[in-house]
Amino acid sequence: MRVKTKAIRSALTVCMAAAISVSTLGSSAMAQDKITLRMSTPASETDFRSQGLANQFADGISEFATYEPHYNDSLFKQGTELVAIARGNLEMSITSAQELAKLIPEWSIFTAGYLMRDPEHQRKVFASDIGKEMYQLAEDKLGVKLLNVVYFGTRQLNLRTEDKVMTPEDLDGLNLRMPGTDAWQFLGKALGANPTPMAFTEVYTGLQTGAIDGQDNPLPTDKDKKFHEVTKQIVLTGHLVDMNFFAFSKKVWDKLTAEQQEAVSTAAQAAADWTTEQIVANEAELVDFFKGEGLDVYEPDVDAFRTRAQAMYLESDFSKDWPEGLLDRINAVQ
Ligand code: KDO
Repeated sequence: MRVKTKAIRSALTVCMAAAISVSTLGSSAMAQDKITLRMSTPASETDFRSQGLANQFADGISEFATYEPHYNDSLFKQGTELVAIARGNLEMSITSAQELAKLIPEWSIFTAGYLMRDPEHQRKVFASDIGKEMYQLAEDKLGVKLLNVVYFGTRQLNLRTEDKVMTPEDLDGLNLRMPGTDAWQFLGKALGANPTPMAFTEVYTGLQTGAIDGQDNPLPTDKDKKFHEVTKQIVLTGHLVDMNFFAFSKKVWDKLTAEQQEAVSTAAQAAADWTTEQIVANEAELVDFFKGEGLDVYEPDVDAFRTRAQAMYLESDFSKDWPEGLLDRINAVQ
């Protein structure tokens, strides 16, 4: 009897061990089946776009994918992400019209200063056929799927110099850091400054050491990167209602089921909506915050900046690549 019981017990133990290893195998096989979506950005972990993706987006796709963000340029350098996605070396990034324009000249229309009126205009433009056509162009020419637009904030000048800047002429000779693409550099010139390319992750030190006289970014980004610690004024030029896009590998997209594609789109939209809400709310409060930090914050003669910038864009080589009639269509979106 004892022998039998022992035999039964050991048989049971074997069965249980087998069951456990089958279930372990099962779950690890399932875990392995999950796609890993690596996202590379120069932005910090506390940036609103980063937070929207890490929460709303990651949650919405967690059943079939693992979201793996890499911040502060730690995986790919600023401006190299789209090519990395196109070559199959990266799955996601937060991209801009300026980066798209480097590879697809038609996109340069969205890099023009004083084009979009406000975040709502931007949202409506990309929700319309214009958005569909421009997203399709990126997909066809680059193999990159732009999931949606996200309002990044309205760019303002942030300077370490003290003299007031009321008109473009007041920026004459000022070394204004702009990100390192032709479209960004042109925007700096269109404002009247002397643009200097520099990577986003180097801007704080550039301001601190005086390598640059100023930089431009939306107010929430200025706060996130603590630029107010090393600057004296913010000039509310509002020169670019800036937009970003959540970029996704088309190769990966094509391997997803229709339900998974739907989940990716819905999750990305939830992340974009949350981000846009945070940025709009923050922009409304941050003028007081920066004044409280001792910065001079004021509106210059915005019309003077707008008139000069718009004229320079229309005369520029960029405008030759703008799709026929697109400027009028963008302006007509109400
Ligand atoms: C910047 O380099 O100033 C910029 O704001 C440009 C944007 O298009 C965007 O790439 C952004 O940096 C990064 O995401 C870091 O916030």
